[in-house]
Amino acid sequence: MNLSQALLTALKDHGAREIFGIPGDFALGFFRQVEESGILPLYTLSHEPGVGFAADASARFNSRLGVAAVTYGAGALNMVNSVASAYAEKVPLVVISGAPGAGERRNGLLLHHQTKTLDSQLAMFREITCDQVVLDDPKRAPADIARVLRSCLTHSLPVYIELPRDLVTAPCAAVGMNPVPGYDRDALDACVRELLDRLRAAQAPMLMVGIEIKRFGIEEKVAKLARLLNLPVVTSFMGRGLLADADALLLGTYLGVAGAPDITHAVESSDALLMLGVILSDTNFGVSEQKIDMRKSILALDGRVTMGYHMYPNMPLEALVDGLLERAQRLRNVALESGGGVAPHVYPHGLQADEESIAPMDIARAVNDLMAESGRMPIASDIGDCLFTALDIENTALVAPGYYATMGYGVPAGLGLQAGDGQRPLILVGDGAFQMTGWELGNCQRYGWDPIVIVFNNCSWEMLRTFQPESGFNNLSDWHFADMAGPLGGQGYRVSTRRELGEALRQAHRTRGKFQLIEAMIPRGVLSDTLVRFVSGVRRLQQAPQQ
Ligand code: S1T
Ligand code: MG
Repeated sequence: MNLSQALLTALKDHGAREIFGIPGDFALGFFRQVEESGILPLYTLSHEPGVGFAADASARFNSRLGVAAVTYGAGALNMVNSVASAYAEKVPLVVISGAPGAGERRNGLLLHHQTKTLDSQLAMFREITCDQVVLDDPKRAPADIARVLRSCLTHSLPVYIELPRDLVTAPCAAVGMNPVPGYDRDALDACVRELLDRLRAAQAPMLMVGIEIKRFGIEEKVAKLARLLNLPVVTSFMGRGLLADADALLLGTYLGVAGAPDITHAVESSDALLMLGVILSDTNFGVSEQKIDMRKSILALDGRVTMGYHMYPNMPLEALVDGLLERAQRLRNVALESGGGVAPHVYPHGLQADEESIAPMDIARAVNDLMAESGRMPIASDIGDCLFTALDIENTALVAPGYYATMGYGVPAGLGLQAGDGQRPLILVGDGAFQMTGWELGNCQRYGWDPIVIVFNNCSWEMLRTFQPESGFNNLSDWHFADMAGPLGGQGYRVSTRRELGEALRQAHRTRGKFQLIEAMIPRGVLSDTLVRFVSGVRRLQQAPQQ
């Protein structure tokens, strides 16, 4: 076995099921090993940001390792933003970068693709990964690879592997699997007892789920825990789409001042808010009507549990949930017996098939009508009003960088989702974001991918206009994206009325085998209901006296 085969076999043993990448001369040898070995399928895309987003989306959607392979310098550094996004949103992404060989590092010349020094790239990736290795010694490589891949899974964070091109076929022993880190059972029992005591003593306990329950693949366990405890459940903004296929009393998504008032009140007035895997970010909590009292809350995140003034370190989330499942009994709190007084959110249906212009809410209605007729679809969404609109679509699996908030994610993520799982995704993307990475759709024909893409074309950076309406630079021209779909191997529809939108979506859903691009023309200034509430809520909070 050679070093590349050992690495590829280890990636597969640790759960990876595909590689996304773009080669370069520093990576050609490794890519040849990938292709010849057939250990993992290789999908090449057109631009490294898209490679990173596709691998990220496959990792999120499938709760497993994602793999992005690139060349040194121009390739790897082109993907920094995607990896930073994966780090911020706790995605187990493995970055593999080709690199100069030992001999050329010593020849005294500055090498092409090199920036400051030959170690600068490693230094940059240290900031956006939890573990790193340069595989410059095949004897050490098996242990190093095992350590780094275990780190990736344990922390659900990106890792960086640099592979010198003169070693890709060096003989190498197989890579083992390091054990899952242990934890103190007694400490876990104490934590579980205190946590359940707090829920029993509360008047209105509530469960909020966040992205870590997806990253660690424990949605079903958490849904069972909610049922056993009789706890109402909400998702955080970033956790939108969680529990979509699980049997739990899911009320909806907490959005503070931008969300359903009854859900906002129930969360913010809860005297025992149990947050499992919820990132305390501004997008999750920045629009809280009243600050959530962390002294009454219970947070399990990053392998720690904090409740009140107590902190239990080294509490892996799955072990905690297993411990709670062992002891969980139906809670008899007053609020729960009356159902907490909060009804599950009702999503808009019934698109009017008329000649009116299209608003984002019409797209939500059209998608809800389609899914009611034909079954749910997983959604990959970009940043912009399309993501706020997604919150008015029935709860279905959703991948989106809701916290790091980078544009360009939607289209490559949809491709990564279909490559990694096979399901046909619905992609929601604004015109500004489509200008960045929408062209990756041209790769669908090589792999038989056929996503349905809805471009929210308001010819504008509309989210920015809502915060700074006086700036003319938010005006974008009309790119006529639908006209470009055919040459890229897909089918395009440019729609301006609600009737056209409904017809195009049904036709797109009936058409398989090539991507379907629906360019929905939306008048500038026409926003989703959620974005309107978000902007007015943020403004109100900014004007309110600081608490
Ligand atoms: N560049 C990247 C890579 N990501 C970003 N989030 C931004 C810039 C800043 C930014 C936004 S929202 C937005 C920009 C430029 C405009 C999005 O335009 P479009 O895709 O057409 O969507 P919509 O018209 O619905 O706004 C966030 C706030 O930082
Ligand atoms: Mg726009």
